Amino acid sequence: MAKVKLHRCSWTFVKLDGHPCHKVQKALDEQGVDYEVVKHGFGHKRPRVRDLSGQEKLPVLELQNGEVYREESAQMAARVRAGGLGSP
Ligand SMILES: N[C@@H](CCC(=O)N[C@@H](CS)C(=O)NCC(=O)O)C(=O)O
Repeated sequence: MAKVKLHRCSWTFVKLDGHPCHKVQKALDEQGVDYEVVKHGFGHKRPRVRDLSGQEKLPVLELQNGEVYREESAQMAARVRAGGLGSP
């Protein structure tokens, strides 16, 4: 089965809790979710992200059931921590 994909910005060196992409990646790590990272450039023109999710902000999660999931990163992290990403 395909892994969860975390689409995130390329600023992986920013490990601050307030950073949206890091926030969600940290929650995935804490929960032991098996995922792969797909990096995107930092900026407002992200055609691949738009094609995938209908908007250009990151992070975006692609779940194993095909769901493309984007909300505010705090809500995304909360769903990850609640075990709400579906079956492993
Ligand atoms: N409030 C949003 C902010 C998301 C956000 O700004 N993400 C950054 C990447 S960490 C981004 O996509 N920046 C580029 C942009 O704003 O176009 C959230 O917490 O999800």
